[in-house]
Amino acid sequence: MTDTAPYSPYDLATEAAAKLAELTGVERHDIALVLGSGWLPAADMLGEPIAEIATTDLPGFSAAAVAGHSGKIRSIRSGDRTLLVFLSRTHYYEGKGVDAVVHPVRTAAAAGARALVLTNGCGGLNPAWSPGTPVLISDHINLTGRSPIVGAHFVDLTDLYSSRLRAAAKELDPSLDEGVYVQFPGPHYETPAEVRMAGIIGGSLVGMSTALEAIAAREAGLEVLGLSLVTNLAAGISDQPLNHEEVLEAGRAAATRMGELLTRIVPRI
Ligand code: 8IG
Repeated sequence: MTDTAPYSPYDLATEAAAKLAELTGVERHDIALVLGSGWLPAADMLGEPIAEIATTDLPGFSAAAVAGHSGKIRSIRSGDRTLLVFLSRTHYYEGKGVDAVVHPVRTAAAAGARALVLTNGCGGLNPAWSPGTPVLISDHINLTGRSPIVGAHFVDLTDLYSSRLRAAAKELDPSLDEGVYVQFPGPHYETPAEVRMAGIIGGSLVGMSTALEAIAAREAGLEVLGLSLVTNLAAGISDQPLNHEEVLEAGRAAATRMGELLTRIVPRI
């Protein structure tokens, strides 16, 4: 940890978790979910909302920057579990630093969560994945060149995306494919050549989030489930240009399937 630093992001997360417990009245959250582009409509299917707060009510969070991302955190009861649902995330491309990107993950860990579901909207390299196809993340390639961890803390990332949770998800929906998620820094989309490179190095999904958060989650000892919603074919895979409206539309169209998927997976975590 950062015991010589004047301020520690872990301490800030502990403060955020304390404030979260105070504002929601929920002492402890069991499972955290981060809803990425296109996943927001799934939130309403997850269970009974206990409380909803603005991210900016908690120490260390800043306002959401992207259309279709709402800067809210919802506390939800689902059976005997309490869920902590982040309805938006901070992206690396916002330039607020890696600590800001992974602050929700560290806050969730400090709030007692033992599992984290990371969702995102992304581009797909497999032409069979039409917009609106959910894909399980089996592994990632982090092309940001950054880590959320500072110092000689050599965290093992084998089985980062829990094979147990992937198997459970596939039991619920046998049609789910798996893919390797490549996190680019963004905010521009890839060139067709970069998409080809992503495929050559073993990737099949391209996006601008998730990998750094998954690393921080593993550092914190959380079990991670990663779910991508392919909202567009990656650049050059189809002859269509990419646009953000297409992303939002794919999410709306796939909302029920993804909401059901998430809702049914939660009890298996
Ligand atoms: I939604 O095609 C969404 N996010 N890098 N590439 C990258 N990020 C994305 C894409 C995409 N689609």
